[in-house]
Amino acid sequence: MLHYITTGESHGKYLAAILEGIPSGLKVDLDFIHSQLARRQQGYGRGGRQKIESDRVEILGGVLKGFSTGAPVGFLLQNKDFKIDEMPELFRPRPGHADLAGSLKYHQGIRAVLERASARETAMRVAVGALCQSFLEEFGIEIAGHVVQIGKARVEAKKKEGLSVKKIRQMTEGSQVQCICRQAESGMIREIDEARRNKDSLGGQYEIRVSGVPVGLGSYVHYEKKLDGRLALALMGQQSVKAVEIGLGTALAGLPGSESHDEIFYEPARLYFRKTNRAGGIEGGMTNGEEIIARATMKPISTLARPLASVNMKTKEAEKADFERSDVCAVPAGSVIGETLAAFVVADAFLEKFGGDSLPEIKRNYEGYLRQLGEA
Ligand code: EPS
Repeated sequence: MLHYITTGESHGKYLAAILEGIPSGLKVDLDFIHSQLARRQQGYGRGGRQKIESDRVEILGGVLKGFSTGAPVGFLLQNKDFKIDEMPELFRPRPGHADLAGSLKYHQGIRAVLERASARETAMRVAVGALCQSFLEEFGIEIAGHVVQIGKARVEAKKKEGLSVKKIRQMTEGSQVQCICRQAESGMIREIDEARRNKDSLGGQYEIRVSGVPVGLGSYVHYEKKLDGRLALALMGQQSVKAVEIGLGTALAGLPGSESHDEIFYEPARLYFRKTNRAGGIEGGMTNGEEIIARATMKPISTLARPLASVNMKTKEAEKADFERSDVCAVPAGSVIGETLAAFVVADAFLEKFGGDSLPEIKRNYEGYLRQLGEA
């Protein structure tokens, strides 16, 4: 239902995106989009680039007097660090980066590859996803992302218990690493400082929560419709993400069935509900009415100030990989990006189920479904 495409290079003149499928009548809240873009730029461990950029988008189309028209919505962002034609060519691919395979595959120099493989492109995904977040909020669906691990520093599981999405948003506000726990945050900052001192880089893990989701988004009838698969694709499609899990995720490998599932209860006022959420809100590829919980693990950034072994692609001699300005850790930015990626996926599934051309039409469809659930 929803579809977007981005274009642009890290040091090119512009980044742009076109989002198709947003219904008419949605207030396009540029302040909110800009606040999400600003959050993406923050985070301890970022490099010099974020001091140069202050990401803001211009709307190219699909919006009239501040409201969507139902036509594709276009976004344009101008890079301040626009110098792509002066950037040096690289010959020593960085292990872990797209450099080597991309250069061989596209029969191009490494520069052409890294400029597009760069996570700079996520600025556009955040703009697109922020608009999807505004759409979801019309239906009481809210999203929060937070960092649960950087290097060896991890938020204790009990600190996350019982927190609402709103509370997570409040608790991460002002955190330099998008973390809910100040003690874990100190550990994460220490880890990043140490990595920087060692000319190394760090990865970590973030968690995304989506609340207010109705039962029945996504479907079991075909693999492409499964919401967990769609979330995994979106999150894994983010640069550096190497693993995605839903609910208890990989911990399920070591647990018996009796500790893996969420028993079902019913009360007339609440309808069906669970007392646990081990499934992360998704059963059979569909939302079950509980919060969606997904985690993504990001590998350490592959640009190292103390580079790893590589091969000079011109001479084929063994040499150290190239180094150029980069971040030491981008997991805090990752969690903001993850929020907006999840927003896109959930908005897509929501439109699939309740889709119409205008917001009032979708609201009618949604209310009809809620009535049907109450009668079931
Ligand atoms: C990136 C390298 C760095 C990061 C960049 C992603 O950029 P530069 O090479 O200009 O220093 O800062 O991320 C962003 C610019 C951004 O806005 O997120 C890379 O190689 O992926």
